[in-house]
Parts: sequence; C-alpha cells; structure tokens
Amino acid sequence: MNSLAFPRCCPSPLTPASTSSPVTSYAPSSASIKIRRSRRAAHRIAVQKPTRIVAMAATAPPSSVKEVLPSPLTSASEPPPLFDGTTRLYVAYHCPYAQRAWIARNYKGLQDKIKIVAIDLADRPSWYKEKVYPENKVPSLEHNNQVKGESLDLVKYIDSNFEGPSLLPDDPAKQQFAEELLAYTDAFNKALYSSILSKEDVSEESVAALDKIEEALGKFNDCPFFLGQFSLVDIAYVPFIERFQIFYSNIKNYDITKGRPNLQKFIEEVNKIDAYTQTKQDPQLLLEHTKKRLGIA
Ligand SMILES: N[C@@H](CCC(=O)N[C@@H](CS)C(=O)NCC(=O)O)C(=O)O
Repeated sequence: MNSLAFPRCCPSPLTPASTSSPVTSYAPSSASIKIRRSRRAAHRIAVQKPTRIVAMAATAPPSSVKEVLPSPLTSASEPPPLFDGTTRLYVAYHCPYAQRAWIARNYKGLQDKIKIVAIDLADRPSWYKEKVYPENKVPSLEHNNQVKGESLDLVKYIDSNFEGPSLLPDDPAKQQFAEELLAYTDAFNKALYSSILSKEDVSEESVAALDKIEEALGKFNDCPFFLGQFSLVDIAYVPFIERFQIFYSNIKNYDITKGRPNLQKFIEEVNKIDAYTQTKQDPQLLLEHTKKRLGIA
C-alpha cells in the first residue's frame, strides 16, 4: 500500500513531498519545547529579531525545501477565482484541525494538486462564509465544484480521492483500531484542555487520557506510530500532542513525555517527517494565541 521505497514500518525522514533540494526544516527537540525563561533571557529575545524564537526551536538537520506559503487572506482580500477547477485547502496556520488536512496533503505529495489558501480567522473575509464554507470554519476543501469540511473527514477524503501513499494500513485489525482512536480524539482533547483551563494541578482525567495514548502507541510495537506505520491516526493526534506538549510544559510545568517512552519516541519520530514539520508553527506564537483564546494570564 505505501508505495514509497523505504521500510514499510518506519517512515523515511523524507516524505514524498520532500525529496527535492535541501533547506531548513523545523523539528523541536523536547528541550526546545520549554519556552519559559528567565526575565533577562525573555528581554533579550524580545529585543532581538522575531526569527530568533523560531531559530531556538530548530534542531533538525537541513532536509527539505520549505514550501513558500501564502499570506492569510483578510476582510480586505478578494476571493480566489472560486470553482475554477483548482483544488484549494482553506486553513489557518495556527489551527490544529486545519493542520490535519494540511499534513495529509503534504504526506501524499499533493503540493501541486491542492493549493493552500490561508484565512485570517481574526479578520475573516465575508466571502468565505458566503461563497465557500457556510460553517465559516477551517479547514475546508474546495474540490470538484464542492466544498467539504471537518478535518477527520477531509483527511480520509484526501486519502481516498488523491494519489500518493495510503494513510491507512490494509490490516483489518489496524483499521478497526484506527476507527477507535479516531473516535477518541475529541475526548482526548477535551480531557487535556480541561487541565489547562483549571488552576489546579494536572487532573487525573488528563493523566488517564495521556496514559491511554501511551498504551495505544504500544499496541503494535513494530514501530513508534499508532498503527505501526505512519497513518491518519498519527495525523489526527499530532497537531494536538504538539500543542499539549508546549502548553503543559509552560502552563502546568508538566512534561507529558515523562514516564511515557512510547509518546517520547512518537514525538521524536514524527518530527522526522517533513510533511508534518512543514506545518509546525512557532511554539511561542501557539502558546500566546491559545492563552489569549482561553483567557489564561
Ligand atoms: N470539527 C471541526 C473543527 C474546526 C474548527 O473548530 N476550526 C476552528 C479554527 S482552529 C475555526 O475555524 N474556528 C472559527 C470559528 O469557530 O468561528 C474540524 O474538525 O474541522
């Protein structure tokens, strides 16, 4: 099923999307996730160029061409020429749901087939709701004169309707486990966000949710991913695991990988996949954005 010339179990550090010429990739180690710093260091960073914070997080060796992404469209922007036969994935760069569909597009090597259109959700163009996606959320996919939404549906849709390596193994047992894990994503996110919103210590509910993921990652112990090979389940979870690692470290002083070797390995290995790392945003910006959205000081 996976047509690539690397071992079926583990991903190549190069995805199909990334086999051209070298440029900087972006894969923080667990050490770079910790954003909290002394006042003096914070001041130093504040007076330096904004790129400094991104550079701090970059530890991976150069590996692939970084796609040049378009600026987000705002209320002042004209719509693209809608329904002209172009396939468009509407995203917001900081949105974990949009990130799922974006990773799927990248992993399948569809950069030339599916155009990224970024929307500024804080200053949303009115045509997005009126002409593109009445739900007025991202992600959405314009394809074959139709617009579809819901990130997990889109990941499956992209997998089924476009070429590129399959995101689901053939093994029925793994497929069934995939459905169970996909059905659990919202509950996992809810359990993890609950502790971030609370002033108390990390709750038992959050710990149990993390332990459940740790156990799930150990089910097929032929590889560090949920189903052995990289799949749509990894795509469903990784944008949120990325954020929870940042938020828990900085807001709760809690390392989600401590005592969870499978999760630690998952994070290490997924950060070798360009299709994912190319969708990552500056951890500092993600943290600030979420604190603001959740009203956390
Ligand atoms: N269930 C949806 C959730 C999408 C979603 O909530 N996206 C957020 C951005 S992260 C959004 O568009 N929010 C805009 C709004 O709610 O007005 C999915 O999985 O695609």
